[in-house]
Amino acid sequence: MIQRKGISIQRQIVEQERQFPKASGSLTGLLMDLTYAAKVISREVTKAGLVNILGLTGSENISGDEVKKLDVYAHDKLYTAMSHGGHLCIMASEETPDLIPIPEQYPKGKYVLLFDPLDGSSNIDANVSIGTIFSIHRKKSPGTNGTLEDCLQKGTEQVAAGYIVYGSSTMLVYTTRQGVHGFTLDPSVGEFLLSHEDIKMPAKGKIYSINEGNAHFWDEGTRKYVDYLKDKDPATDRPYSLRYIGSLVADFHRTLLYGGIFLYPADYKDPKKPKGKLRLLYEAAPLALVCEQAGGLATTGRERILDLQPTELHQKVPLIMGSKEDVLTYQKFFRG
Ligand code: AHM
Ligand code: MG
Repeated sequence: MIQRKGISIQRQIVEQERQFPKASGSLTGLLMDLTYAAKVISREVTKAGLVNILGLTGSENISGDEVKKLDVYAHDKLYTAMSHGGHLCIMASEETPDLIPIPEQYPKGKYVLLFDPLDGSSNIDANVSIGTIFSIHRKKSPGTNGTLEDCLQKGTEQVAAGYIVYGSSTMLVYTTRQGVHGFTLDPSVGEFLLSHEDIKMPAKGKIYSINEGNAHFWDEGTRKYVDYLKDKDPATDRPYSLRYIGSLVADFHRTLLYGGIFLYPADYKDPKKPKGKLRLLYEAAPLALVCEQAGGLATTGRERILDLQPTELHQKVPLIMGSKEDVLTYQKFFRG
């Protein structure tokens, strides 16, 4: 039996691609470009406090949040690393309102990249874990340049997805629909090394993760479910513990490894227009694919996240994901 722990991400990706003899190597190239960008962003995140790069730029991103300098930096690094490789035909990022075409002078490829360059930006100044999320689709439209249609594909169509968490160490977790694998950046060799092979989410956990300050704006089912989790019943591990970082990638990463449930339900401030906060294309869908590949579930409460047909680039959705049993119990409360 070959000891796989410790192998480089490059080897893992190449070996996975070899299982498909007709593969062109383009997805491998794309993922390698991504890992390069991840290393550069990781370096910058780590030294952020030292180089006075923190602080507001004064502008806002498309969803109305304040943009910090490090978000812009991460966006720029991803754009630069991904635009010239010849693997992509179009990109979209949380930090830009419109599609990001591949510059004229570079060859176009068959893949589409959607990303949140630096998620959890409200945590940057406090040195709390933040992350990058990515989603990869295959081009659907005719012609060489990608279009909006190529970006608005269902989560079920994703070829690959994953995230990088910049925490006490930097980890890259991804799936190409052949399980979920986690790699930890070894700064001494500058490479991501396999640390978590074929991750499986526990079928049930003991932790819930939600911004409880919003309780007044939740639907009744979510309120009752959270009350249920806080009730005492040792047979079902209740009461659950609450852990909420406020960085989606970090909250999801913990849920993936320890089990439990993450919830960002719709906000019913205006009961006629319930609103989710997290973005479908580059937050919910990629994490939902990782979650399902690890044996978990991801839903809006009503529908499976991966089955949602996107209608806009920056569409927001309710997102509830985690251990299978926990999400199924949530759905019972939500549906009443
Ligand atoms: P952003 O940092 O890309 O704007 O992402 C939104 C963040 C998520 O990381 C996190 O899950 C959520 O917003 C936290 O929201 P809240 O502060 O409302 O709890
Ligand atoms: Mg985000």
